[in-house]
This record gives sequence, C-alpha cells and structure tokens, in this order.
Amino acid sequence: MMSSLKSSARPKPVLLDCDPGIDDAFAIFLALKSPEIDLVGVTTVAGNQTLPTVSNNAQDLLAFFGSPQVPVAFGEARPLRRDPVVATSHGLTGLGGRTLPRVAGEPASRDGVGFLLDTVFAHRPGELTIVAIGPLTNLARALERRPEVAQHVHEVVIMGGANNAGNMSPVAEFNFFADPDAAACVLNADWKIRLLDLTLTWQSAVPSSIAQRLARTADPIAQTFSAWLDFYSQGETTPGADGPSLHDPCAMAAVIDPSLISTVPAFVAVETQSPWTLGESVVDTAGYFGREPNVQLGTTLDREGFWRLLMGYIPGTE
Ligand SMILES: [Ca+2]
Repeated sequence: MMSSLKSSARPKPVLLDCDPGIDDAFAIFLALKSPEIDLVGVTTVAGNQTLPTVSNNAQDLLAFFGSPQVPVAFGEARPLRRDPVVATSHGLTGLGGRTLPRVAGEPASRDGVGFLLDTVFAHRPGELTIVAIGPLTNLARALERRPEVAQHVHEVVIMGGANNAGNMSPVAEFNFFADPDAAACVLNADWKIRLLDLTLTWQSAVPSSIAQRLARTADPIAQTFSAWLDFYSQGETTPGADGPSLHDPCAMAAVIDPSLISTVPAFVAVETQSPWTLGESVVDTAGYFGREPNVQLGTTLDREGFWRLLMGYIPGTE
C-alpha cells in the first residue's frame, strides 16, 4: 500500500523519454498512477523496437492506463552515428506476451527533440525532471540544438550502463550499447544526473510471490502485467535471481521516492571506440582519472519498498 509515501504538495513535472518495451510500460504506469508525478509528456526513441513500433506502444499504453491525453512526440529513429539495434527480449511488438488495443494515432509532434526542448523551456529553471529509459539519442540531439537545456532542467534520471556485467555484451547494457555516442554526450553535459545501471536495476528482480499474486488477480492490468512478465522472463535473466528485472521503473521510482535508492558520486565514461567494449560504462569512484563526479550512481535499491510502491497501484492485488 502507499502508507509509507509522503505526498508532496505539488506533483513534480516529469518528461519521460522511452522506447516501450515491457519494462518501460511499468514505468509509464508508475508515472501515471503516482500522485508525486505530473507526466507532462512522452518522447519516443528507437531502442527496444523500431521507432514506429515503440511510438505506437507509448500511445497505446497511455490509453490502456486511462491517460490518452498525455502528449506523445516521436523522436529519433536512428542512433547518432550507428545502425539501429533492437532488443530481442521484448518481442517483435515490443510488448510481447499481450497485445494492447490499438489506439495509436497522430503524435503531438514528429520532432521529438523539438518537443522535448519546448517542454523543458516551458517550465521554470530547475523545475522539470527528465526520466530517460531508452537509448539517449533524443537527449544528445537536444544538447546539440540547445546546450543550455542542461542548466534548465532540474535533473535527469537515467536507466543505463553497467558497472559490472552487461546484458548486450559482457560489459555493456542495452541503452548504452544501442547508442554509445549519445550516452557519452549526455554524461559529459553539465546537468544533474542520477544514473541507475544494471548493478542497481538487477536488484528489482521480480519476486516469485509477486509474480504469483499478479497471476491470480483478475484485474485486467494485473493480468496484462502477468502476461508481460511471463514473456519477458524467457529472454531477460537476472544474475543470482529467478525472475526478470524491471530496469526502467526503477528510474521512475527514484523520482517518486528518492529514499528507495542510495547513490554515490562517481565519474562515469562511456566507451565509444573499442569493438570489444563498445558501450561499456567505466565507473570511477576512486578518482583514478582525476575527474570530478558527473553522476550520482545508484548503488542499492530498496527492493521491498520498490515492489510495495508498484503493487500499491494495481487494483485487486492486496
Ligand atoms: Ca527502455
């Protein structure tokens, strides 16, 4: 339930940059249901699937969760300098295991980067939070067009990178692997970043008791989540745990309740050259490189609190 949450007087305005994606779907759900967040817009980016597919999914998800009025802008269809890669663990539709009613129509904009910039500058300095849970192409393009965007946002919360093992290569996580040049650009920019990498998000692994509760709950949202998790568990594994991890909603949870995630200051660089370690995030918390920290890096997730938060919004799962 929600009793541990402290509702702030005013919800925080959040722009979500995403590539739905099964775990993205859970992040959208959290953003819409949480009274701590005002989801002011969604931008899409090629990642888990192609841009048309993830864009349709974003629109369908918002409608399915009862908020079709949230504007969706279609963003970048290709990484900055490389060929697109898609993920396999989300299936050909990006939402494998359960197809949603198709409502997708015209976007709020076909210039997602322009929409992102307009949304940022429509807010006061330090007011808007960006949650970025796909490849960072849109954010990098926004920095190219208007570098001052970095000083205008409150914070960027990113799901990406891998301090230890990766999930697209031995060392690289999907979002950073898909567009390493964009990840490097975004981490080099002068904005406040909380970075949640696989070391953190793997701590969200779905407990079997939760999977069972979802499976036996009749509510359509619970049934859909259960079907997605069944599908996702076939292609997404978590070291040391039985269930798949919900990487993306960790970033939304970090905005809703920052106490769920502890962080340390770190300098993080992204490898953009080596064919063997492309997209690796090199984490320096000990000062080897003599560089100032550029992120607050998530270290520990309150797994129980995270699942309590998410399940608290799903009807019928008490
Ligand atoms: Ca994603």
